[in-house]
Amino acid sequence: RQRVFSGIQPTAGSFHLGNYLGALRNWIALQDTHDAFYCVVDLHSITIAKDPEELRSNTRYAAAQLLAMGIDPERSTLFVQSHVAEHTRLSWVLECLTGYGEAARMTQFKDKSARQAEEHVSVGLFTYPALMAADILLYRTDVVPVGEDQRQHLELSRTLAQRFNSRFGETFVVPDAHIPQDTARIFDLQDPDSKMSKSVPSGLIELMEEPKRMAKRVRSAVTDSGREIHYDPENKAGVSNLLVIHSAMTGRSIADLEAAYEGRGYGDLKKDLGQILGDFVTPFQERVRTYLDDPAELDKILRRGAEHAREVASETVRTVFDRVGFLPPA
Ligand code: AQP
Repeated sequence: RQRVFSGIQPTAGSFHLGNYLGALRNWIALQDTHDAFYCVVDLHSITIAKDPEELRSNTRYAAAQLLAMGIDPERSTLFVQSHVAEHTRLSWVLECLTGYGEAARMTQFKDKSARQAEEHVSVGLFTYPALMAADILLYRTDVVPVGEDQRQHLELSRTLAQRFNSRFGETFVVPDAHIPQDTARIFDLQDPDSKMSKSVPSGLIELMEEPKRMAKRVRSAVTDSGREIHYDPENKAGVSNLLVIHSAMTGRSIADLEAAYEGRGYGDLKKDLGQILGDFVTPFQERVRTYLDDPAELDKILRRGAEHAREVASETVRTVFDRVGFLPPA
């Protein structure tokens, strides 16, 4: 079996529709065909300052959402990044293989650092892609399901794997990105030229939001002044985004939806989509609450996941440290 790895940050709010359609949906599908490792990446989350108590509860909240969504701890290894010390150990080696200019070119770093005052931009935010490469390479990962915004980081992970292999001998598997065709980038409902992102709460659909409020957000999505419902991302970015979401949630093709909404207005499309999303999140939200009601069970699942992850990761780090030339510990 090929191996799949991916990670998601614990966030203050819930996961959003972009996370789900861009990445998490594939996590669930791939656990049937792959040896899956999925991780709540809490180390990544402190690249931007976090309150300790909030971080702890967000991490449990993230794990509960993954389980409620269908990540099955019997079939997948689900764990928390900081529980497996090998992530930071390998990250250091990879940082030392990453050029300064190479890291400085990462668009996510440029975007996120531009949003903060210079003294608040941490070195961790800068070296983030090396830690992400470590996350992936530790597990000799073949496939990484992510959204389009992670393509550049994934490319760097591949480069670092190849660089290490050519300098120290064949060690790492060079991973492939698994980016969905239709939902690689879900756009913000208020600003359909930008990706939906937790940093911009106004146009966000959060999966734990109350269904009525969610429907209201969909109703107030920015569209254009025309009337026709058809897919044209250049000129009708808002409507096209709604069609993509509708199609992904229902499995109906865009052409089928265009035909079904012919002669009807944007209001109908928005109303239906609000309903579809509400029907999807209602049972999901109930399952999340059930997991959160039993934190001891949740922690047990994560502990078991970390034990298994550590077995694989420690083997990789042992090999890497040896190849790099570190003396074996006594
Ligand atoms: N809008 C999106 N469309 C498709 N995929 C998306 N992803 C995120 N936004 C979209 C994918 O979700 C996974 C988890 O990403 P993360 O933990 O790195 O979360 P994030 O990128 O921090 O999410 P945001 O909302 O985009 O946060 P900020 O504002 O901090 O950048 C990844 O696979 C990502 O591709």
